[in-house]
Amino acid sequence: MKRIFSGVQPTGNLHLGNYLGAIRNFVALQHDYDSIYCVVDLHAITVWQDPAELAAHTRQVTAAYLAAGVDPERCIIFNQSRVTAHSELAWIFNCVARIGWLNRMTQFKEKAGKHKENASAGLYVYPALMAADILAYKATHVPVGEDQKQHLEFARNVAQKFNHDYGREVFPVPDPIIMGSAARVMSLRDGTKKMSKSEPSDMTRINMTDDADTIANKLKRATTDTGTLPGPDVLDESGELPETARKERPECYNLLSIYAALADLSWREVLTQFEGQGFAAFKGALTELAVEKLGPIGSEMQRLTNDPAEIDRILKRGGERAAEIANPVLNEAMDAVGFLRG
Ligand code: AQP
Repeated sequence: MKRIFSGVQPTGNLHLGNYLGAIRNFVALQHDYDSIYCVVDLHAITVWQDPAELAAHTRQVTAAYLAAGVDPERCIIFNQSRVTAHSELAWIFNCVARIGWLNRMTQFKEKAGKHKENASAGLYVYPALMAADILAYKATHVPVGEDQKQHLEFARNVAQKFNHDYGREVFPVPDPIIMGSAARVMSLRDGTKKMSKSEPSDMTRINMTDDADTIANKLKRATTDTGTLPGPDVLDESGELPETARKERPECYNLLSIYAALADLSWREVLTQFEGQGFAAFKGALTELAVEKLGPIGSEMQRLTNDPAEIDRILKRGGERAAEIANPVLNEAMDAVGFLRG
């Protein structure tokens, strides 16, 4: 059986990067995999979250899954803190993983920034919790954005070391599924930074709930350069965009890759379509497309969040189904470790 586990943190406004890099893929993958989609609230509190906002954002992420087309009957949708197996297995994995592995994690360095001593201990051991999320369900595959590849490698190492140390094949070693051309959507204001929920300026991202006027305004004011749009001759032999080209014009290629992802076009198709045009015309076309694709999802999210009781019911039911899978796996791991459970 092929099973995937993935999650989104309830840390702020969901944006186009979360949609194209994660949630849209969840919808596609649910047909081919036994799918478990989590709202990872335990991960969220590795940086401070206002309690009322955390609850609202947890419902918002759930609404985004549902509005985008994740089917709660076919998949399991739940918030992480409901299933205590995640925290319990994470503790065991804290004792399996090595400090040296954690020290290599680039995301900790990015998120902790210059004030490493003030970061929470949870932020440091975050990868062990992520390993527990995946392995508690014996997931075989994990859809990941470029930025999560290192954490998945960590989870693979944990699975292998656990099995080796305790002499039992308890955990499968999960494989990544890297999706599509928009694996990394960048900020509208700085094409070298990723679009992010926790970035203070709302002008850097398109939120999944932005209305048409807001999307138009943000794209109109998105940073660009003074050139015209390039043609397909910038591509390499395999039709991919060379890193050198992207580095020269990061904002330009970010907007083009967003267009390609939303329209399901290849680099060659999108570059052929807009070759030689100015940014004003292109931004108009991109606005129209973004509104067409995100508009219905945003309205459905609003409708769903107006009925929190229904969302809470889905999360509760999902949590029960998730625990039915995770608890026996946790027991198996505890038994391997030698904990008395009877
Ligand atoms: N800019 C992005 N481009 C493509 N994919 C992205 N993802 C996030 N940003 C982009 C993908 O969304 C999923 C959920 O991410 P997360 O909630 O676990 O946190 P994150 O990766 O740290 O995302 P954010 O939006 O930047 O949140 P904050 O600001 O809280 O750190 C993941 O699959 C991720 O790859």
